[in-house]
Amino acid sequence: MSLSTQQLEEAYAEMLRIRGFEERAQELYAKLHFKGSTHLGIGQEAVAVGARLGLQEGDLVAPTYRGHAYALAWGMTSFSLFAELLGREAGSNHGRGGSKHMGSAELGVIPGNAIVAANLPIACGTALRAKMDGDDEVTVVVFGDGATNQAAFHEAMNLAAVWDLPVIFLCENNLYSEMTPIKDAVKVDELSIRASAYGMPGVRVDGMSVGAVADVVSQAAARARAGQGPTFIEAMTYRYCGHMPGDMCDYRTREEEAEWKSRDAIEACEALLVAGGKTPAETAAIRERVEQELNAAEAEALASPLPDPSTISRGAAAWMETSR
Ligand SMILES: Cc1ncc(C[n+]2csc(CCOP(=O)(O)OP(=O)(O)O)c2C)c(N)n1
Ligand SMILES: [Mg+2]
Repeated sequence: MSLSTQQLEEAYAEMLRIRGFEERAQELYAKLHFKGSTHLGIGQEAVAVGARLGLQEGDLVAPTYRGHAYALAWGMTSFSLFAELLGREAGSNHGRGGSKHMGSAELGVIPGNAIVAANLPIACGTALRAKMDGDDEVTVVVFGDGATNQAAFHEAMNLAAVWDLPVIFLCENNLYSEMTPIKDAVKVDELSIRASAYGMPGVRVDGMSVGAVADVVSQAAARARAGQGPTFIEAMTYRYCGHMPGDMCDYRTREEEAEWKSRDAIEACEALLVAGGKTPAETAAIRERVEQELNAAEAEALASPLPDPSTISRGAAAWMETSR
């Protein structure tokens, strides 16, 4: 699937939107505008945007706690995410979910999950629903390299294979599980070969190339829609930032970071646009448009109200309502 100029331009704007959102989230956190934590994927944008491009309207995504990119790529607005981050009533989940649990039933974003690999069985569930109802819908579930050592990963991979479920297992291999290098935690060189143990195709892709990711995801989706079952995709990527705020990244070298940044997905996409005839002034105008959108969304979210305390149990289980 080679991307059209329009798709490339949209991908460029979307990756800029995601990175700009996360840079602002980092700053809002540092300035104590919200508490808890936030897990950013600065540098990993091409995986989310490529995945969205390879899928159709109506396909579901089940992200991890590092899920801002997927929420935005699936069409959730930057305002609804800023407001959610800041715990505001206007947030995507009325300020109850925060950074790690953003979701939208309408747009097919299953709220993020902070339990490593817990989203994989959930994705098997949504895929089973689609299969039983004869729907065309595919679920893509996202997880990290570290998640591939969790029991839930193996159970979900096996079940999805045995039942030919329309699910895509998308592993963001950013080389680290928190501070642990994946090479110290897994004996095989490529995680994608693990797929063969379950009887499903496994493919490794350059996660810094939005087109390459779109390509493998669209092939996996076609396979899933044809009733041929799941695919495991290992997207090689890198988070430029720490695992979470306060992580000084002293478990990796500055040289390694520079090496990955030299292959930045946004810069690569911009180079493709320029090679295809866009002028630097035109790409600058796209950047400016996204900046302005993000600035306005952030300011509006900061000015929007917190939830009314009397609505504290909204969205909570019924038993909590009654036992209050
Ligand atoms: C079941 C479980 N065990 C441990 C943790 C603590 N924890 C949070 S993130 C993380 C690292 C996961 O690494 P990886 O799967 O590679 O994803 P990444 O954070 O790199 O995106 C761990 C161990 C957790 N949240 N859930
Ligand atoms: Mg990782």
